[in-house]
Amino acid sequence: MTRPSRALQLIAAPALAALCRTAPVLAQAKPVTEHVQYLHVVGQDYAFEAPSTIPAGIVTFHLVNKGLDVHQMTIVELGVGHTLKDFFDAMHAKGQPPAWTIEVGMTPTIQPGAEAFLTVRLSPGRYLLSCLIPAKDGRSHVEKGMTSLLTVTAKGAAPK
Ligand SMILES: [Cu+2]
Repeated sequence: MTRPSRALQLIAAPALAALCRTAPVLAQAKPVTEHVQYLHVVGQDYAFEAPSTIPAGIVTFHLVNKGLDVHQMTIVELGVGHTLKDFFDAMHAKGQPPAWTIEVGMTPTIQPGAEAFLTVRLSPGRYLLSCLIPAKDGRSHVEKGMTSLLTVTAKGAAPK
């Protein structure tokens, strides 16, 4: 085996050092292969038009406000053992989702005609898409009907 010349070592050393600095970053970069579901949701005064069942995974919600009022969308998971009625009773009493719901994410409040995006990972379970904005009468848009139940099934499971 021949040893590299001193001149080659001098040239190669900076390049090797640069490679070493960037190598860990390159090693971590992996192609993204996970599928992201796209869900179109329309907000009206006062209702959501949204799918009722989707498989688990990463979901990008695309909310479009087609109403005349401002709207937003908050996603909460219904705790085990709680019903939709429990949720509505709590919203009516306090105007906020009860403590036993798990907030998954929320869009900003958007004006009529505007859109918002929200990407979350959803595990199998029951979720509510709700607009928590209070109307002029003090009641939230949820209480006016602006909520939609979303059932997330295990991957590969047939929608019920
Ligand atoms: Cu609203």
